[in-house]
Amino acid sequence: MDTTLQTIAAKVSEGRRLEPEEGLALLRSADVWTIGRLADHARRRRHGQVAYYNINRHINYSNICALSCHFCSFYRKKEQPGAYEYSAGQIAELARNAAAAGATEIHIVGGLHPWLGFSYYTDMLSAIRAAAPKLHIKAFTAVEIVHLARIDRRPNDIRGVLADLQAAGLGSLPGGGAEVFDDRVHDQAFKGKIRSDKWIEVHRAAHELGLFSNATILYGHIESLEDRIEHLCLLRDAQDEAISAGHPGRFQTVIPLPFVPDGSALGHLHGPTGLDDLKMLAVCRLMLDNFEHIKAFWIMQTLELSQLALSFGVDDVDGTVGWYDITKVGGADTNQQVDVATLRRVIREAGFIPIERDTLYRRVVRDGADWDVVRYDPATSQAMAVTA
Ligand code: V47
Repeated sequence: MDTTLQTIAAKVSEGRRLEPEEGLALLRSADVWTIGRLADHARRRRHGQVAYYNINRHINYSNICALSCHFCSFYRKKEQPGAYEYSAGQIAELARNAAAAGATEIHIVGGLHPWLGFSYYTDMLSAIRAAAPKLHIKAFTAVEIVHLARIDRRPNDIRGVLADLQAAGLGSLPGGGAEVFDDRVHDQAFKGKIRSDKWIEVHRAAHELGLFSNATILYGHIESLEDRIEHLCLLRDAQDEAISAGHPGRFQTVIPLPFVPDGSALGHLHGPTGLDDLKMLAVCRLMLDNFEHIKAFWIMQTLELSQLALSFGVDDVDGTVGWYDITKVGGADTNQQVDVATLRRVIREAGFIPIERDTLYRRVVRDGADWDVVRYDPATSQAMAVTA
């Protein structure tokens, strides 16, 4: 074992919190097996042999974006070939089809569209609600929420914007748009996007309103290892705050996103390697001791590596996905999906028990085409009632 990891190993086995410099030592170490073993220990303490997956559908409502982030190959300007925008009716139709195919969640994000008004977004949510009432709508990154507040001429009323979206059907916030919480990286790679304080403010407001949310970190481009650890510590602090303030919502999961250079202005970079991906997932598990879940997004990590990632701290694999337009690894097109049988098989082959979850990590039980969620009595761990 890398001897610099010995103190860290002792702290992990005692369940003690790691300091930033210990996170950095883990990222700097080449002893990937020890890092994996420690993360697996922390993962099994919470989740045993269970690994979650969900049946979902991603929808990108438009790729037209006012920003031109250097890492992004998704955005188009309105006049550019390939620019698109869906109507509320088209999105509702996609949602209806997804629900009919068994999805429990729809994940909706898009570019910062310069001209669509606030009502486009509330109409979209209401139309999905009407078309597929049981579907959980996880939608709009913190960056989009700030954009919506601006276009609705109430830039300081993030809470009001979220409340209006919640009333129209918004169920939770995805973790996107966080990138790396560092001003140097921000100014070089995604100038014009909100900074870390604003991203965290949006999630805080969501948690206060009872919305659960996710977090991401986009790594493997121009950030340093110190920047990665700083980012994780800011997320950990924000979660501590949500818990100690007793907010009805909080962060559920972190999704580390490996940078995919293809087609972006940073296309000359090579992006992270598989070992970096595994270490990053493991370090997220070890540093984020107040996050219940660590998610592998197989679209970016690949299904093969996600399988191994289950032994490096990951307890959740997202998901059946369907359509994905933001990144396309190895020449994939937008039709990126995996069927449930394959997801369950890869989890089982990795030595874990596949459990279908809904967006809020409740266990899903199916009866033919119908589904419900099981709640457990926290005192007895017995299944209590089945209700969506
Ligand atoms: O915000 C953009 C990232 C994110 C690239 O909350 C890129 O459950 C890598 O946030 N290489 C969107 N990443 C994806 C996202 C997400 C995915 C799955 C589940 C959840 C969840 C959230 O993708 C963007 C941005 O950070 N991104 N371009 C790229 N070239």
